Amino acid sequence: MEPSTRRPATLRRVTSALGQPTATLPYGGMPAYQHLRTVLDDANDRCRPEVRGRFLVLTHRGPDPDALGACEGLRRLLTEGFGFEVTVATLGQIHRAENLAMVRHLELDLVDYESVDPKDFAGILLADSQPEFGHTVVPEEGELLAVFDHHVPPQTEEGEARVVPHSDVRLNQGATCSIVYEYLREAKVELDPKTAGALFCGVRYDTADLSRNSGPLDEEAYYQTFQKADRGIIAQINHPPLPRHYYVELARGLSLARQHGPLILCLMGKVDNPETVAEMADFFLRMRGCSWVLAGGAYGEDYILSLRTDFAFGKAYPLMRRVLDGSGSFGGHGHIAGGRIVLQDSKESTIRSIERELRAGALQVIGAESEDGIPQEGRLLTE
Ligand SMILES: [Mn+2]
Repeated sequence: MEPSTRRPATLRRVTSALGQPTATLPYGGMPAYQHLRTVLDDANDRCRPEVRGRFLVLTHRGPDPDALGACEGLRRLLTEGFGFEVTVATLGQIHRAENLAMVRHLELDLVDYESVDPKDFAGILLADSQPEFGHTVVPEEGELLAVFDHHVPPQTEEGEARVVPHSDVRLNQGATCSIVYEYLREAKVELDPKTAGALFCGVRYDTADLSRNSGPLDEEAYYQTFQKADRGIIAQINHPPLPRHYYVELARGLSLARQHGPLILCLMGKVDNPETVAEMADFFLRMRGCSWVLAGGAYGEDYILSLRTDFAFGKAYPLMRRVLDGSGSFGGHGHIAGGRIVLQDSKESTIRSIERELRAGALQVIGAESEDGIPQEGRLLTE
């Protein structure tokens, strides 16, 4: 299905959750933060007394700056704005040096998802993702009360989507942090340097410093949070020291990459750091004449994929769907998409055969109109 035909499904979903036509009157005319407050208060009235006032904030696996920033913003909104207690729990390791620096320098208080019992909370809030995404785990035992996101909702069977009392999914938003920033502004919660810094990193990362997918709210969030953030810390997060193996993988990625006209394929076999995949994709997209990059690598039990385009009308999400052709899970927005295929085993031959299929799929979908005279296997960058 193309994105244009997907939009009504989103509206239907949100509408059914709120009982109001979203396009005209979201949250029954109530400001979003007030509606959220109502939903949380209502959950508080229903829950066991010992968990009253305690909420769990979750995001997608291997959180990026937008995910981390949105969680931090929600923490501030719920604690300072609403007077609740918040636990932010993350799943999967954080590998990217900049993201690690963000956690360390901003001293983000993150709890391991595995160590949390969802029954200890009055309810759950989910940021920068939706429960149907493959890279997101929302425990069945907890009640999902609110979702804040800017990704195209994953395709689900009619009626299969989880109804969330407070669903704020804005497809035209550059960053989830911008959405959360708006809640803080509306609720008149002052930004402290830590929250401001976290939100700023999220907007900066997801919009590439307002250069892609961004609108007026992203711009406001970017400048307002930057003003309130600690500039020294922001600078440290932006240029963290990199481990030696970063350069080793970079060299390997460069030697493996192949160009097929406007498409660069960088399928790296096993990688030491799963973030290498996204980094290679971003790195190659800057090459003149390159409009599409598909990078991939095997890490643990998964084969990880990153698709990027700077083609003006390029939509990475539907393309990722076609490249994956039914295997694996994926998500994305605008010019970025990520995917994941669960590996049957970690044998080299299994990984190679997945890469062969991906290569064929990508060439069929993206390389269709590439230049003549390029060999089937593409061109090495050194050729
Ligand atoms: Mn995001």
